[in-house]
Amino acid sequence: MAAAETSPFRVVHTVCSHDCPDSCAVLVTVDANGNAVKVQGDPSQPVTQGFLCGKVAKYLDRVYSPQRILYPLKRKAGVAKGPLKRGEEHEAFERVSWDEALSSIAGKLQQISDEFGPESILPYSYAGTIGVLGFGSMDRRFFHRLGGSQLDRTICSEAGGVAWNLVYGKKLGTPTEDYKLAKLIVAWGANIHGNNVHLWPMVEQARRNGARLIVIDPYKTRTAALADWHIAIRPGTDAALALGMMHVILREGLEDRAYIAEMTHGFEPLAERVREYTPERVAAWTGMKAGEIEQLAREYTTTRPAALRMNYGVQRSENGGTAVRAIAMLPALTGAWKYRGGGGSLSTSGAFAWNKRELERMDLALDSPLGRPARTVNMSQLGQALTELGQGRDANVEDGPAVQALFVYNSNPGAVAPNQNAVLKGMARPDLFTVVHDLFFNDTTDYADYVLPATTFLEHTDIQGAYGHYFVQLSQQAIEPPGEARSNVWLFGQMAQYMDFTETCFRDTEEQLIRQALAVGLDGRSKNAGMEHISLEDLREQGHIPLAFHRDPKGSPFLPFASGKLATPSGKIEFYSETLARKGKDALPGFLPPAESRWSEGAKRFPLEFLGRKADNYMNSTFANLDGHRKMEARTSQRLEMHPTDAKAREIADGDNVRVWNDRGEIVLTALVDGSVPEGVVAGRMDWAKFNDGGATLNALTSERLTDIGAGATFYSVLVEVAKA
Ligand SMILES: Nc1nc2c(c(=O)[nH]1)N[C@H]1C(S)=C(S)[C@@H](COP(=O)(O)OP(=O)(O)OC[C@H]3O[C@@H](n4cnc5c(=O)[nH]c(N)nc54)[C@H](O)[C@@H]3O)O[C@H]1N2
Ligand SMILES: Nc1nc2c(c(=O)[nH]1)N[C@H]1C(S)=C(S)[C@@H](COP(=O)(O)OP(=O)(O)OC[C@H]3O[C@@H](n4cnc5c(=O)[nH]c(N)nc54)[C@H](O)[C@@H]3O)O[C@H]1N2
Ligand code: SF4
Ligand SMILES: [Mo]
Repeated sequence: MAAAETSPFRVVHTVCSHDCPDSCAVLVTVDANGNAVKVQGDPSQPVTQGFLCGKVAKYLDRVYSPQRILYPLKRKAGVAKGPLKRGEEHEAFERVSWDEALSSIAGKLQQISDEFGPESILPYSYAGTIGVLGFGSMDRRFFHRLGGSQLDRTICSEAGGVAWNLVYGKKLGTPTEDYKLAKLIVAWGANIHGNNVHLWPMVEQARRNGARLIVIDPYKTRTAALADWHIAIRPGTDAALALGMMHVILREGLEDRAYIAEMTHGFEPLAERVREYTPERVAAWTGMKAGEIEQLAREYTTTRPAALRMNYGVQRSENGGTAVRAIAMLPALTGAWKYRGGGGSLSTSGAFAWNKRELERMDLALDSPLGRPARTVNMSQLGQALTELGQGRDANVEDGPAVQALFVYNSNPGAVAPNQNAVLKGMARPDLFTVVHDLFFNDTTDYADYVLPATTFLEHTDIQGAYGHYFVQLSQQAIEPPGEARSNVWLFGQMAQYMDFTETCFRDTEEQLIRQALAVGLDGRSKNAGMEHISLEDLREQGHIPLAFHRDPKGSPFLPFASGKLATPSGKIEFYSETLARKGKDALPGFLPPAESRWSEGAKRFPLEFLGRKADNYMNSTFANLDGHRKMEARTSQRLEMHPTDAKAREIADGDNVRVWNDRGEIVLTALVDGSVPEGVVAGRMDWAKFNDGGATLNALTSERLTDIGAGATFYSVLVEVAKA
């Protein structure tokens, strides 16, 4: 008893802020000296269920890594920008005080703004943290007020997100917890085991109750290896498969007529369209047998409940938007949304109605030197933005002044952005002024003029939703930041002070920002739709609170699209989209092979389709610098996975060094001939250039071409050739 009372430990509720659908509730144990000594999944959070993935279970290795950047740093005079070997980065920089860093950066940005216009300053951020504040609040205010270019954050999910919303109006889906009730689960371009591991226990529970798991993925993921049926579809042909399934469903009269009549728009033209997608034609594209397409359509339609787990894999292809649209229509044809545990999900993020207007303060753009919102630059075309903008060339990005300053935070574009050689060429420009706010030296800091130390989610306070569940969660600061590391909110608040921005919103504290995100009313409760029962005080006490519709007070399930009016223009599920028609696009889904695929001219020179995939033990490029994580990833690290036939044709054996190249670049990897990819497809895992002898990542091969819908990146529509090095 006495021991418990005097326990020197306290436990703090935080939230894993990495870019993962699961947004786990993480309990951090802190000792009397203020050091975190343990991280664990919160057992009371229904999705986290008390466990963390392998990456974050070892999180203290990251928090207390001796490699962390602890102080603001400035590039030493005379040291050119360019790749540095690991461990040598410190020699390129010298320590400066925060005051010196902030005043020098502010002075330089002011000078650039005066000389070239503020739009020549480009922020570059993505999802280093997906905490609401850290992802986009003070930073957005700062760049709006500054007049810096706006960044179109397309690198991950825009193609699929826009496509989903064209069909359903809102990114909602079957609650993760309900997947356990499904009798059929189709993981379609979704690497559940690697990227969304808290869905797996639900899948297992469903299977114990007799459910089947089908995985549609060209790559044999661990999820695929454990499936009842793995369909190794050819990359970029998913729209054809979905249309072929619709063909079979309608031909055999398996659709749910009553649901279609009540809930959908444009069924007749869709029915007409899918007539051309016979199983035979679809088989020729997808590499499946016609009978398999029929079997899949029948099993999907006649099993109830059937849940479709899409994630963002499918939409990284040139026609990925259309593919997501077509797949998303399947549960609307079969009425799968009517059954608890049926339907499916791409993302649940549409459920979180944060008060972004207040957080981001777009109106501050009117006070910028421009007096209007600035131009927009697509983050998936960073290479073009840095090398072609403002040069009067036919850049495929909105025009305007050349980029003179790049402010990077929450992202490692040197490793993760497509067309790496163009990106690095741009970042190496001696006239470009670059600031990077991060926790570690990485492929981007090698090109920085200033490197500023950032915090982990243990070291700052934030509030978070999720794209894989329906809980609002509070992440409380558990420990002091090491050295002089500071949060994104702190940095951009300070930047505003040093730029002499007088608006009081730049002095908001994290607590004030959280209250704004929640739109807290006089009664202390949120005014955001679905959050009306939530107060900051309750969050402090409970850590996580489900959204209203998901609270399930009467035991009634959350069925997002079973009935009622939707947020689409017609108020219904849209098979036919007037929105697309007005833009001169195909109002119905159809299949076009990607311009970079086995069907294109380019395949004569580059006959292999390349999948530059995520690593199971890293988070995009995050964690790749930590020895423990590298050990877990060792089997596939710096490997090119090949089919035995493709390897043999090139006289390549397992373990040989191979050169992988196309017109954009090349990378040398080690062949792994293990049957994880079908013939004609090769695959690699994301990593840092610093860990590759040739100084490249897989993105040396990927292109800046954009998706058909949503202008997203096309990481999975890439052709290459391979030879023994
Ligand atoms: N361990 C780990 N977890 C992560 C991440 C990570 O890097 N590592 N990243 C996080 C991020 S940022 C995101 S966006 C999510 C994404 O999570 P997922 O959507 O699961 O993303 P991907 O791994 O890109 O793609 C999933 C699968 O799609 C397959 N695929 C590629 N091309 C095609 C195709 O044409 N058709 C079909 N059917 N499948 C295809 C790939 O082989 C891959 O196995 O995961 C998050 N979680
Ligand atoms: N070839 C290929 N390329 C891809 C993909 C792919 O599948 N294949 N996936 C794409 C996808 S889906 C995505 S989402 C992008 C991801 O691209 P990024 O969002 O750039 O993801 P990370 O590589 O995780 O880099 C995030 C960086 O933010 C830092 N960070 C973490 N927390 C904070 C913080 O609080 N403040 C600041 N200032 N920094 C912080 C981390 O240390 C890390 O360096 O990559 C894309 N690139
Ligand atoms: S990365 Fe994903 S699975 Fe791992 S702890 Fe974070 S939210 Fe959970
Ligand atoms: Mo992503």
